[in-house]
Amino acid sequence: MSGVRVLLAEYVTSVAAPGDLPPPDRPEIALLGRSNVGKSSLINVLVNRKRLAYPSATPGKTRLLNYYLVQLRTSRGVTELYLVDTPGYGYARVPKSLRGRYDELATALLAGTRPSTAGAVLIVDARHPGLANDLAAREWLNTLGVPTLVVATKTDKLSRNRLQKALAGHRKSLGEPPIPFSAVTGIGREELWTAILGMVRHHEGLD
Ligand SMILES: Nc1nc2c(ncn2[C@@H]2O[C@H](COP(=O)(O)OP(=O)(O)O)[C@@H](O)[C@H]2O)c(=O)[nH]1
Ligand SMILES: [Mg+2]
Repeated sequence: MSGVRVLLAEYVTSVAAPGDLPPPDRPEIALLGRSNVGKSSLINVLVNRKRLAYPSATPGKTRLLNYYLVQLRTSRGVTELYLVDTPGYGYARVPKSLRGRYDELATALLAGTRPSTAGAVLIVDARHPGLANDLAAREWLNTLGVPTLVVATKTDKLSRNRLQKALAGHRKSLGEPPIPFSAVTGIGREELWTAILGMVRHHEGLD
């Protein structure tokens, strides 16, 4: 049974430039990962909505930060936060100019200038440990000092044996065990919410 009830999940705004970022009035959790890794699908599963975050069939299509306001009821009361879906990195067909804009936006979101930055969720493909751009993203978040959770998604695509091997590979290359997740089976949803709420409470100085 879920300890977290989603009371509300709604699209708020899209951001194309740092100047468009909304007022920092709720804790923000940024979702990062390669294009097509499953960021939007993961958001939809978290909030129990089929198409809130529009998972796209076209990799690299989402080029803006998309803000979703989520209101939750937990055993500790009602909490509000923003989940921020970001464009994927490392998609070969995205022109350099756009990659620059992504870096600029991600930096504005996470580099410590917003009092609302509560943390990041770095999403990697369970099947592919050790990808250079995933490790670069982890390194970058470390450098910024942003609290980060790593999630290995699409675990449903691996047999139990292969999954154990792959997760060990992720643990080794990332230096920490990722949370196993699947948008298909919903596995990991509860653990991820608990971890996200931990970052939010820490951000608010409650834990
Ligand atoms: N089997 C499986 N497919 C997934 C999972 N998560 C996402 N996908 C698929 O992967 C593709 C990209 O997902 P999307 O959420 O749009 O990735 P994004 O670009 O990171 O937002 C879509 O076809 C999804 O249906 C998962 O956990 N398991
Ligand atoms: Mg997406």
